[in-house]
Amino acid sequence: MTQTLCNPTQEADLRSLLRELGAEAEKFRFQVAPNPCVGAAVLAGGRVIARGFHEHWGEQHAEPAALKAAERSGVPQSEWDTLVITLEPCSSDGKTPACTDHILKSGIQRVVVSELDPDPRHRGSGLELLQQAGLEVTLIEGGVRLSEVAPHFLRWNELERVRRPRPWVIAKWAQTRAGQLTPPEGIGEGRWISSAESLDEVQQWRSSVDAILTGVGTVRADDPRMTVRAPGDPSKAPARVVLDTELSTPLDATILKPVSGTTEAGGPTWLIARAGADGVRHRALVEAGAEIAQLKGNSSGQVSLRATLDWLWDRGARRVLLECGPTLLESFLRNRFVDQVCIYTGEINGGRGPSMAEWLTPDRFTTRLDRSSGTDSVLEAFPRSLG
Ligand code: AOF
Ligand code: ZN
Repeated sequence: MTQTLCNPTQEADLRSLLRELGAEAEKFRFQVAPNPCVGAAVLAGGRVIARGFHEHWGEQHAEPAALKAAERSGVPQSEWDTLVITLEPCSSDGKTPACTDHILKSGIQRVVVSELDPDPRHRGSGLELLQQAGLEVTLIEGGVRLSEVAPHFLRWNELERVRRPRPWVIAKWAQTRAGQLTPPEGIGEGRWISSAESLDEVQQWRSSVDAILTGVGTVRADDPRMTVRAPGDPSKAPARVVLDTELSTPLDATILKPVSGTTEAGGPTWLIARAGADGVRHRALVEAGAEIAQLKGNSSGQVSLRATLDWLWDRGARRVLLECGPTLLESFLRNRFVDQVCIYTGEINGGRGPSMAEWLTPDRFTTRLDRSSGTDSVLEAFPRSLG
């Protein structure tokens, strides 16, 4: 690929625009991971007329977002001359149509990007495709670096992870001020630790993943639905996956019941058991609505987490929400299978069960975000030892 140069003043302006776009795009990091944070701007006569960002995993990329914003700007399409993007546009259909198609359809003649996409499906092919179609392509290296705005995406594309892939795991949990996942007896408005606003957020998390993963302990203790309700999007119904080594999910568990509708949706229920688990229970659970995978156990006889993640990957799960109790959560953390955390700390003192406090030391996280949700404090971060 030949790279076009621009004059120094123009390059300085483009660099500063790229930095702005990168800073804005980074705000969506927890919503888009493992995808990269990407921003794009449409220029007409040297002026920025529209910006767009990749805001939600599995949904619209930055380029079509910027092009749609340009349509709304009222500036005639014939005047759009340049598209500035923090990352090379994708050139093959993924969850959404290829961005290079959007660009070609827009009639824009010049594309400025700051970095090649390390995703093995792209790596220069997007820029080549645009050049072959006659567009002027300028690469301003270092304008905004993925290592600054989306280090998680570089890790996701590391050779080791690409060779033996596993889904991106987001561990979400609600804890008391003491870091415990169960409130003290008789406290916490029934069994809730977190505020109504945080419970709403959880519905949004659920509609942003391919699967929700929990343990049989949680199923037995709480009998959860693991469905998507408003303000989540019930048109998305992630699979409901239960780690159930001995197939001890109760036959009348709510999670086994099919749910579909405009206000609530539940995906298929998959139970992950150890190979050789009880045949009678197997048949009864299948009749009750479950699909069962029998995987190899680990040295302590539990179903292997790695085998579970491999199995989920093979079933097409790429982004998974882990909503479970402290024992399974600690196993995931200890094995470094957690790629992202979202922790809700409610206004409740004390608690029961193990405390997660030891996992929350600042050195364990990169690019953290501390914020509020109702009366809860929320910590979102990528654990340092991804990989
Ligand atoms: C772009 N613009 O804004 C982003 C890109 O699963 P999909 O279909 O969303 O595709 C994800 C891949 O697309 C991801 O691995 C990365 O290569 C690229 N991300 N590309 O043109 C964007 N977020
Ligand atoms: Zn794209």
